[in-house]
Amino acid sequence: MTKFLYENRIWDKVETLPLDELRQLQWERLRQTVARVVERVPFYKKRFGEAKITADTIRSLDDLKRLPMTTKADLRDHYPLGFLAVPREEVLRYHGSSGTTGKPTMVAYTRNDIDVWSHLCARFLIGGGLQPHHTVQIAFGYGLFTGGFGLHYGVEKVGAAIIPAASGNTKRQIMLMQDIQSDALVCTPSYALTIADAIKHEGIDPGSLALKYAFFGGEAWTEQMRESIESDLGIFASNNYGLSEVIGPGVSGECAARDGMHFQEDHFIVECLDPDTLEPVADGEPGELVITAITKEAMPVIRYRTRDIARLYSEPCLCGRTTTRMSRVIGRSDDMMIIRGVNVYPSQIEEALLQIEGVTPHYEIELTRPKTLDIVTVRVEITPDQLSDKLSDMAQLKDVISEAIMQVTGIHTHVDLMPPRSLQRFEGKAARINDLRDLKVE
Ligand code: DLL
Repeated sequence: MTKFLYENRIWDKVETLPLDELRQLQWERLRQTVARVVERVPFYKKRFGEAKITADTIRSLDDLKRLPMTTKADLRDHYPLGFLAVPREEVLRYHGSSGTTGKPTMVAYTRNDIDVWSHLCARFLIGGGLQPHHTVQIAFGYGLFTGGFGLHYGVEKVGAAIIPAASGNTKRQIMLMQDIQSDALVCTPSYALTIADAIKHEGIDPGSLALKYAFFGGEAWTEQMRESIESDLGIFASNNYGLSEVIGPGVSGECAARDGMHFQEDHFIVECLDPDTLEPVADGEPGELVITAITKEAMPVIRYRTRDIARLYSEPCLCGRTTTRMSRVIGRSDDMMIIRGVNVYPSQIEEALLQIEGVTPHYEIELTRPKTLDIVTVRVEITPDQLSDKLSDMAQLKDVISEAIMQVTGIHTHVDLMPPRSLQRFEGKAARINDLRDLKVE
């Protein structure tokens, strides 16, 4: 068995720095960033002043834990540009986070920030198999969302060709794949699922496409979902993670060993904390990722609470990179459903569903509370060969699914079997939970 899925390539020597050098670099950059934000960002000036911390009092990386945290609410309270650390004329670009309601959280980049961003995206693209002779179809939105532009710059940095298809118009995506013979696809995993589903539906042989690599990110997905998309499209799909408040895509990404996403630690410091006590969790234990951007010029954030729950691993990777790796995101603390007192993430339901033959990755979760108890209904499409006139067959399949969900989550769910292609398809980030409970406290 080979150790790597494809050739192991590393873009930048910094990714393999001995750990003592990496930590020294992080410390120096942290001090410089703290000095800058204390001087230039009123929010940090106040918070650091209250905590009596200056750049001079940061004697080691260990002092990071003394620094105040930043939350999404802090960014919202200082909308739109209260966190700007450079004069407006030095800003080259604005993006915004994909908030579902209200105003987006605006973020800014200087010329150097854009250059660093391109470089960081190039790192994970190279790690995930991309080469300069490839053609890449980018099916992320190009707009306030950071996915389209970030990946675009990364591919440009690698020197590969780009089809800036943007998200949506699935028929045209497939046409471009066929006609231009794209080697790689960049989008959310749920849009990849939509495309794979359309390819199957149109009766197109995936073998007639050149597609070999894919770079998915922007939302949580499971290993089972990866297996399903990879086998449908005959590709290697790697995972990459990021968030606009920190930079966008390029915060971490997988290598050819595909054993966790390498954190780009020369630009970000990551902590994994218990979300309630805010104490660090042990290596390999789940916790909330808290990230400090140590090279951002326009809008650096200190100890930003991401709300993303994941695990960190510090043991060395086969690929030669020395950086800390993060697991898949298990869920966002805001996505966590509390069902009759049990904490459940949608990804656990996805994991359970995709273990069952005849069940597709197209599902939705509805939460209701008709009286006092929460009811969870999982609607899932089944494959055409599972559709049966026999009620007993269908009832049996429902029981199997419900039992699988119970095994993974510990909760009972109602299962509705849906015919193929009856549920909503997504072109960007999927919205699979429909919470109809009235959770107002009386
Ligand atoms: O989604 C940045 C991005 C674009 C990353 C394209 C990768 C590829 P936001 O719109 O600010 O930025 O959303 C950030 O998306 O806090 C996570 O909850 C989630 N997320 C991003 N990547 C992953 C991933 C972009 N690979 C929020 N796995 C983050 C799980 C992810 N969740």
